[in-house]
Amino acid sequence: MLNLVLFGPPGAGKGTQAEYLIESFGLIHLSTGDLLRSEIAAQTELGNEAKRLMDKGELVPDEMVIGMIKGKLDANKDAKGFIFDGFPRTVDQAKALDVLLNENGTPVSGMLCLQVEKQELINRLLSRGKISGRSDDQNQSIIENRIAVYSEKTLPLINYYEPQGKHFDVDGMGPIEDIAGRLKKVVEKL
Ligand code: B4P
Repeated sequence: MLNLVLFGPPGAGKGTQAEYLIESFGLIHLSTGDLLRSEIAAQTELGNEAKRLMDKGELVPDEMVIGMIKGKLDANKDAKGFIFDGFPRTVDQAKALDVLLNENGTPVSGMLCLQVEKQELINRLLSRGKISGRSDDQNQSIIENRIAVYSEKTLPLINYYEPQGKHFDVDGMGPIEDIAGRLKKVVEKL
């Protein structure tokens, strides 16, 4: 089984590149951002609580996203593997993912870290905000808070995967197809 963690700051291109990886490797895409936005659209209790935090650029509680991922893993027991997009985002989420995957004897294969300059991240998210209607993409100070939360709470995950030999940096600047080619080369070696 191939289990990929697609990692990087907000706007690094995780959602975009996940589409190429699905096509190349036939994996199931699990984006916690997309799952949370479905809950918001359905106006569930979980969705309403998530919206309050996401609109400020803060992370939602670990238990919330871990529960959603567990449900999806249980529902896809025959999968060839998964792309985890935007998850894990904290060290506690990474530990919980290891426990969930180890129950099936299928560890994380690699963590692919997209590297993009800060001004490029802000430009990408502001342009998406103009067309997507995503409230967390509309305002530069919320975007900057998301990037700050990433540096404080999510970036330390590199120190979790690096000693396991699972951390791979990939240049996330430039044309989308070129980045997809770089990612594919790394995944083929896993
Ligand atoms: P996400 O939905 O994961 O949003 P994101 O980090 O902003 O990245 P996204 O995947 O959408 O953007 P992408 O890089 O693909 O999370 C939203 C919120 O949900 C979080 O802030 C948090 O509150 C909450 N959340 C989600 N998961 C959580 C978790 N595990 N724990 C706690 N809270 C959680 O792309 C951005 C844009 O760039 C796109 O418009 C794309 O078209 C463009 N783009 C991509 N590649 C490009 C390139 N090479 N050149 C030019 N543009 C490019």
